[in-house]
Amino acid sequence: MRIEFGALRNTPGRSMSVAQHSEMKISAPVIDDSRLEPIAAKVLAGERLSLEDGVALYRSPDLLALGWLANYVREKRHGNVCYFNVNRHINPTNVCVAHCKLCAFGRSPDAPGAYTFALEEIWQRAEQGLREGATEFHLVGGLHPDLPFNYFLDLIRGLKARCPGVHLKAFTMVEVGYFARISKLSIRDTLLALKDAGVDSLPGGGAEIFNPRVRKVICDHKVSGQQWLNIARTAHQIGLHSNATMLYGHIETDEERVEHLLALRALQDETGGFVAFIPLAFHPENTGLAHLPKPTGFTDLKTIAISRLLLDNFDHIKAYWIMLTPRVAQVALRFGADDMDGTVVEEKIYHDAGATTDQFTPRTQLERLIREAGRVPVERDTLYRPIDRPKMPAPPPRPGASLSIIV
Ligand code: V47
Repeated sequence: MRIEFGALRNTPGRSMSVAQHSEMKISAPVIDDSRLEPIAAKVLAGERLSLEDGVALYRSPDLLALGWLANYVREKRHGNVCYFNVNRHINPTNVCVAHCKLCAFGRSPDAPGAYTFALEEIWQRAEQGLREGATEFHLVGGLHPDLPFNYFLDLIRGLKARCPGVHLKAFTMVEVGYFARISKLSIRDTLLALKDAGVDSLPGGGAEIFNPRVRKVICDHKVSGQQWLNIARTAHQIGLHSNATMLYGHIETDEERVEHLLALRALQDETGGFVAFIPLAFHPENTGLAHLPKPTGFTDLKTIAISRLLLDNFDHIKAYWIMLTPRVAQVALRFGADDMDGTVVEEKIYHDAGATTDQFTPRTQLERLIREAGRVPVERDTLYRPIDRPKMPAPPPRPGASLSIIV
């Protein structure tokens, strides 16, 4: 393979054929930052990137070259397809003992705005979601000091009984660690109990940045990075898939971001249990870190692209529109992302932290955003199997209520 990036430098606006990769002619854009040339050669040769490569990518201002490379990898995996799903987020309680500085959602039990839903209320919300066509419920909440583990098992059993066809993506590694502590069960037995009750997979939240220096500041009382990874490993070992996240744009360094990504990559090599990676942009408003500026669009797109390039063993990179805004999420579809997440309907974690996005995007709007980015929208289930709506059983209408379809 011969790659002549140098010859292309400083020829603005031109797209030129520069590399022979296997049998394929590859057309690469101008690479302005010569430090990216050896990394680009590795990407085109399908070689794994190192910690140093990841840091160099973060340090480079050459966003277009980075985006081109990430898009190259993304299109090799997924062609023109972009996934989305019809889901509903449900947060059973915002009462939380962790008091993380990064969070605007958690409350002390007696603080204004603290809430805990009765199980019946949660089930009603879920049934509404089912009537609206949801194929996934995304359930996460606070670490409540008084609710027993059985409340959460009953919650899941009740959901499965009422909405048997809906995938339950429930409880982060942080919540699982907390359930294990309060119920005095091992992590494995806690996960087995959740799976037995009806949990189908785990969301990727709570990972933040694994580095202990960072965790000490932003989420001192949460499980450690190592514990998060161990819980994910155990979940994968008992057959529960999970997602993974990284919260960026607060006090972390480029090295700490890249180390975080490489720790996820190493675990994925071991278990293969991660389904998707979701970079999460920090929203500082109403948090203990409100003095920090928000990450910029440049950092958002770079992080999507670098995630795609470093996480060579993850199938999916999500551009979560709630936190990126639909506009940036749409652009991210050409910077490495292949998924926009879902309709969501009700979102509290980001909106308590000042997010100005809507809480709900109808499927027609998601499809429009995807199409306009030149991608083909494919509705998926949580495990990325395409959904064939006409073949799905119709959801039961609530007795006496009119059917409300919002998707
Ligand atoms: O765990 C909390 C983060 C996560 C803030 O798995 C904050 O499919 C920014 O994990 N600013 C929840 N981030 C969201 C999450 C998620 C979202 C979409 C899809 C999936 C999935 C997972 O949000 C938390 C925490 O890491 N977070 N507070 C904040 N102020």
